[in-house]
Amino acid sequence: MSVNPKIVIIGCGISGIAAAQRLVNSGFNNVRVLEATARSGGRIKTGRLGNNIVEIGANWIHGPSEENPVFCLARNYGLLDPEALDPANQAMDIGGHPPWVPNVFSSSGQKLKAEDIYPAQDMFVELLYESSEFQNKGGEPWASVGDFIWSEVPQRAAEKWKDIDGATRSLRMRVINNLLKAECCVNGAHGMDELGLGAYGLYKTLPGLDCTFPSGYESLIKKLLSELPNGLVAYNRPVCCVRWNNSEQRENPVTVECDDGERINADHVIVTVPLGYLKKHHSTLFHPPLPLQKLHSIQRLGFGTNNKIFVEFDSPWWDADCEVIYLLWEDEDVLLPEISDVQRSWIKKLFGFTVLKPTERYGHVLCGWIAGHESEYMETLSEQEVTHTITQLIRQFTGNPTITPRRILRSQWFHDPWTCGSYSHPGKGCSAQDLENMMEPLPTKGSQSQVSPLQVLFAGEATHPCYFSTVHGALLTGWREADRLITHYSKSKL
Ligand code: 6YU
Repeated sequence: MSVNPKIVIIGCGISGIAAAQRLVNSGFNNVRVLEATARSGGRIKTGRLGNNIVEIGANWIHGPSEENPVFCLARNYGLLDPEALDPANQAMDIGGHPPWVPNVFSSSGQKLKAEDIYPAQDMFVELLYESSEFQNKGGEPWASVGDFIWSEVPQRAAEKWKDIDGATRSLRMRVINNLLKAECCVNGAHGMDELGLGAYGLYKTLPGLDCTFPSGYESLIKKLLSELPNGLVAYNRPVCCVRWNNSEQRENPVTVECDDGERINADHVIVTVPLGYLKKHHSTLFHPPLPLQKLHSIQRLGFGTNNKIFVEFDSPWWDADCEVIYLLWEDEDVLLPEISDVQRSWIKKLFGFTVLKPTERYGHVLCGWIAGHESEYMETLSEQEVTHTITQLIRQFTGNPTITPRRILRSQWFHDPWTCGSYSHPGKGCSAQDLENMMEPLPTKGSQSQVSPLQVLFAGEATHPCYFSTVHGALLTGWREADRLITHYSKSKL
């Protein structure tokens, strides 16, 4: 066993950086990070829209409180606003649903009263809560969260809203359709029928009212990298193959092959590439191929697209206290499983906008949210086409034909070749075992004793058992895999 093992980390997102940081801090000095692109951060990506900072990828620290390592790091680096540090903020338990002040517009050009949406919103939140409970109860009546919601809404509406007039009922159905689209964004899924009902409750929230980074999420990446030795990260270095179980090389049992032909021998490789990339490239990325158990979990777990469209205006057309704008389509008054014509109607999948706050920092900027195949199609359109469609949409919903955005910027995560989507979710038929399988190192337990252990380790958001799809989840997986190696070497020294 080598005393100064050679460790290669594939990917310089937050999980790769976290693994490198912990290894280096524990005295491992033969560590190298190979990153496919010219930048660090991966799905943490801060951009600019005019003079404003905007987050192309991760937006919030979800649950900023003591248990959240991203919050603790950001606080220690002095990267947060005073409000985020307020203990009252950290104590607030919102259960993943921020209490945003809404403005509601309908496609007929009317602004509705916020109270009008509350009954439908309450029913929807109740159904999501019940969806997350099935895991504990065992044995679920439907395969997916979508199937459960589609079966329950008509029954509950008939029961609870039986004395309500037809127009109000239709409005409430429009609200449910809108919330279904919003929930697709939250979960990074095309439809709620892609989310396994039995596994929905695996995701855990932390207390704290979500907060942002005033200087951008990438300020965290910069701080972390500044503490790593110079030259540790090699950029523009895509890895095309990880050859493990290399029987000819007893010293360094793994060989990492880069696109440029470089071959790097290592004792251990930590793979942090996104699940979307793994789904697409696992067959060429690993030699020998991944064990079937891991492969099946990679296939069962979902990885979908959620994109943002930032839109800047000269002046606001929403209320000063508004935090979210919901767009309700008049013709969506019955439960809709799918948008029927993606190319013509993709914009109908955009549930609305969040308002970038505070205005003094961001100006009058909205962030539109769109998930699924419609979002993937949007990525293929030119910026002019997207601007035109967004302008028409806003004019229609406000009834004001003169509103004209100053500029827009959209993300394109599905067509990013190193990500292939946005983030993971538990698909139909998933269980906690799939996330266990994702994080299991190679060779797997039970392999022959003469084989070198811990050759290939797996980190990244999609390998966290309950914080998948988040930055804190990803960070913890990097630390977890570094700790696995640190423990291994501390035991082997004894
Ligand atoms: C969060 C939030 N947030 C919005 C949007 C996105 C994401 N997330 P990385 O991909 O970062 O790194 C891998 C690197 O590997 C990368 O640099 C590649 O270039 C490189 N690579 C790939 N192939 C390679 C190769 N062959 N060779 C070498 N290098 C290679 N998270 O906490 N708050 O507000 C959001 C949001 C639009 C796209 C987010 C958010 C997700 C995080 O961004 C993401 O998890 C981490 O950054 C991933 O880090 P990583 O290191 O793993 O990979 C049931 C139920 C579920 C409920 N879920 C609700 C959760 C809510 C999640 N919310 C997200 C929402 C937003 C808005």
